[in-house]
Amino acid sequence: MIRTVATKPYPDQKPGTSGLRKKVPVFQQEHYAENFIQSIFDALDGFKGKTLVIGGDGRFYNREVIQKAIAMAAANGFGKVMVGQGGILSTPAASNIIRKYKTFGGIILSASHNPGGPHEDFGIKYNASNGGPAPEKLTDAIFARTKAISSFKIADIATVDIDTIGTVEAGGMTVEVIDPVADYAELMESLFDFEALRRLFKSGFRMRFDAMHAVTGPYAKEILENRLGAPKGTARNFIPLPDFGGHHPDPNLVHAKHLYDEMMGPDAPDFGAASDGDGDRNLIIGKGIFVTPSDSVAMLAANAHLAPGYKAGLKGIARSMPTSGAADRVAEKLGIGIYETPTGWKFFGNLLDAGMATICGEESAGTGSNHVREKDGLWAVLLWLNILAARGESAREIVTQHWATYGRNYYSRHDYEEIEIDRANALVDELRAKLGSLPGTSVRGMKIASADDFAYNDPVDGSISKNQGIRILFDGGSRVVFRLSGTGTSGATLRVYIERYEPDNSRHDLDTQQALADLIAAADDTAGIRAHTGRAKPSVIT
Ligand code: G16
Repeated sequence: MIRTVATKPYPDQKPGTSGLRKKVPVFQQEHYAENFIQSIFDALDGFKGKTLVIGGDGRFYNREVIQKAIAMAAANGFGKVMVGQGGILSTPAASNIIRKYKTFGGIILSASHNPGGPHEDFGIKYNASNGGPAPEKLTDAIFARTKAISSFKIADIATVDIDTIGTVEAGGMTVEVIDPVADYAELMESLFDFEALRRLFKSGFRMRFDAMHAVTGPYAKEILENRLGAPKGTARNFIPLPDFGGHHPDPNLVHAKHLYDEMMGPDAPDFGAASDGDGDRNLIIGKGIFVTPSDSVAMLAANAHLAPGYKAGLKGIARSMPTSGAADRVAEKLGIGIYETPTGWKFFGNLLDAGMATICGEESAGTGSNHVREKDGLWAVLLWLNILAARGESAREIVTQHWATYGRNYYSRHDYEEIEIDRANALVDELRAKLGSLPGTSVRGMKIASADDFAYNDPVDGSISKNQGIRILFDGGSRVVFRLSGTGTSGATLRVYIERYEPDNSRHDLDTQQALADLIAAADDTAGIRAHTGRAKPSVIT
């Protein structure tokens, strides 16, 4: 039986950079998740009888919302849902399923790298039929709907068994429970030289992959250990837990410090990597050397032709605006297009669909290609492994040779987390107001060449996205970028991105924070970070 349940709008269900993210208790309020799911359905057209993919990163409240989504999909007229076994689907794996089986779209339950548990974060995002995050037009329509919703539809069905692979009927709709790993592993095998990787592991090559008790555990176990023959124990923390073992599944130098320390230590394996809550981000650390995400996208692009899936070369590279310009130099050398987009993977979708870009990357530890429409943590790790195997060199050799060829973009991001929203807005407003007066002035002896608020003109559909981050460019190409995070769930997070280009090979082994010290001071002088935030230093430096 289908029920139409009366409901009232919640005031703030605005999807951010990557769907709706809130604390679990917020999501547990009566009808909160239902309102958002119904608003997604109401904003879509033409799905009657079609297939919807549903899965999540296994965090607390995942199973409950999956049951709601199944019952609501049935009531709203979907013909079928495909659900990952146990409610598990990494974000890139979901993107692959949507594309491979030509489904209408998918609902992914995740708050990405944010912590999980009864008092932590939860999230719902919608991916369209190209497998990519809902474009801005759609997220705007969903948000508009959340403000007007008065009822939702749900089928009265018993709890569906999502732990047994197979097909059942529920509420007049087919529910297919699928192996979350198989299709993804097959896709990886089609892109990379698995034979060469097996030989690499057989030769004694050692790596650590830290799944951070999040969704990539089963994927890494199957691909690295079962298919590629890496020794047991290569994948660590591989069982997805609802609270990620009490840790923050964010693969950066703060939350994966144990991996960093191991990779810098005397018994470091050859290669270290980690992925985040929903499996779309990556951390890459060679023996004794951390690879920044901005450098990683440049290095992957420069070497991608060594992997079978990319041997025909790249059509173009795309990077988000705050990501360093390292990839630009690679694109220039390869004679291919380079595109600078706002933060948010959704902005790469059009470029990938139009065949203008093959590899995309972001400073926030996301790298990916046209194989799916999401960033893909394990994909980046496997491409690195393929490059290491093909070149027969260490990660350190590849990184230092890259800098010698292209120069080094020193890069760091300083985050000021959980600051009061009003204070963060005041800082941005004040900075915005003085942008016009900055060019030509000097700060800490460095002359400001230009200052603006980044606006993106999508070359495919002509849409314009304004206010995407404040850029201050200095003579010589150094820059500081300021933007407010779109993924936090409490207060505001100010991100300050600092970059300096160093062509001189003899100056490529400086300490990053020291190499950027003048720019860091200039950022504070210009934006009054300390005065506005009341913080003497950032909460996280990556
Ligand atoms: C999401 C988007 C990314 C984006 C990031 C920015 O990442 O998918 O494309 O770079 O947000 O985060 P912020 O606005 O906090 O700087 P994820 O991994 O959280 O889905």
